[in-house]
Amino acid sequence: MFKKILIANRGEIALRVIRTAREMGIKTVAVYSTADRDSLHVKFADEAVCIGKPQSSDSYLNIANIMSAVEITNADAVHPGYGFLAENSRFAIICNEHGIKFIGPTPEMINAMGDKITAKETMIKAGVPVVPGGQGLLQSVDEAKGLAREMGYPIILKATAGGGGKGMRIVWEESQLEKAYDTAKAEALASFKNDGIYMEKFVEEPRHIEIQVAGDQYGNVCHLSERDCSIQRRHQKLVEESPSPFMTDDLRYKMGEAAKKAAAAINYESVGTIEFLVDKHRNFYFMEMNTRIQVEHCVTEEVINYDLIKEQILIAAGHRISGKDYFPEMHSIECRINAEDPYNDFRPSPGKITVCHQPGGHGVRVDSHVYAGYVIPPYYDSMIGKLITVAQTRQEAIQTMYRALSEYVIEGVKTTIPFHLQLMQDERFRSGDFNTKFLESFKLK
Ligand code: MV4
Repeated sequence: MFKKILIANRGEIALRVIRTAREMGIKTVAVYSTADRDSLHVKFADEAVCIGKPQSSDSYLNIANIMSAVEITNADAVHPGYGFLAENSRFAIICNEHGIKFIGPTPEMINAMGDKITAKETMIKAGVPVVPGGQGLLQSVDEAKGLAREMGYPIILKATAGGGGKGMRIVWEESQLEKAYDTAKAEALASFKNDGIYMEKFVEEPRHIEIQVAGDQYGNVCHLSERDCSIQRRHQKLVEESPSPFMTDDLRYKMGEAAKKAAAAINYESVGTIEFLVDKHRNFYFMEMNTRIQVEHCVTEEVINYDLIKEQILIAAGHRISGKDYFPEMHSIECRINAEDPYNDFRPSPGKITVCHQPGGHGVRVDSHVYAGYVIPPYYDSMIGKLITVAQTRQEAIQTMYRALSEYVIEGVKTTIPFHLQLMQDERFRSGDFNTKFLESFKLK
């Protein structure tokens, strides 16, 4: 087993990894920017190294500085968390070259899923359903026009280097295609230095349902059931839950088998997530694979009673997984509590938290790095914490969430708590009748 893990991240996920490492008897090293000196991950780790100025490019994205911290602390493994360098294959390669275990998949696996056209081709070969569309990169507007006529509108253009919505354009009729083609290409080039785009049939009002998977170094894969992430705003997830209210035993079996095929197709090692679009007829289509631990991993942990970070560390250390699948035995919901003003277009609201009371009690989990007096820096994401509830039924998990949200007190910055309080009382949300368009028509009172 590893003796010392350096966590190349900050905030709640750094704390999350430190907690599990400590339970496993593994020493931890925190790295921090000068903006994060007073952060809890710095206090809770066994050692801490400053890696640079506040800007991410000078600190949490600065591979040379992080590797120096690895060297001076003698860490034998690196946990990348999510965001920052978690899906950076160059970082994984550099760790490998220094004999440091990158706790995650190999660089080849990261690259196989990083390019969306490559990923889609791999899925087609593996027999995983994908959205109908063209094969490979679009070479011209004329090709795009022909393809769209064959498929029928609406269609969607996506960047092959993309993910998470950047460089994406929905096209409803031919008259819009040329402009959409040009802007998608330009946006892809500006965002990813790669202007490759491809076309798919546009799936209307889909649910976003993802399957958690795990694979070991010996070719065993399993799935750990689904999370419903349909409650999103501008591609930012706000609420996630497991199981999905839309799920049936039959659909879970089919999506679970497809997710395992997807992971097995690249011999996937570590924990990862297969994202699917699910239409109203319960047809499902591979969208992308996240080759990292995700923000919303906690709802899965709660419903299958399993520590995914521990599993990730064990797999990286060469342990075998049993290969058996896991099914939800409880219901869990996660609300992302962000320092944003929900009354003002969710504008970030960084600054000092003057009063801080986080909820507790039966069925409540708070994963958060903040405390009274903590200053949320303006340089990174605006997450204050994740509020997670678990109960026997969805209705109870919602009730517990409403109660916990009512106890939550954060003063000094605006938060998304009022939004979540209203959502938990919303009839459509409570009945499970929602898809990725739900928040477009949701009005905050
Ligand atoms: C789609 C789609 C409909 N049809 N692809 C959004 C992020 C990126 N991962 C892919 N996305 C979508 N791809 C086809 N063929 C609709 C979306 C989409 C979406 C997906 C999941 C959650 C929220 C979303 C919001 C808008 C669009």
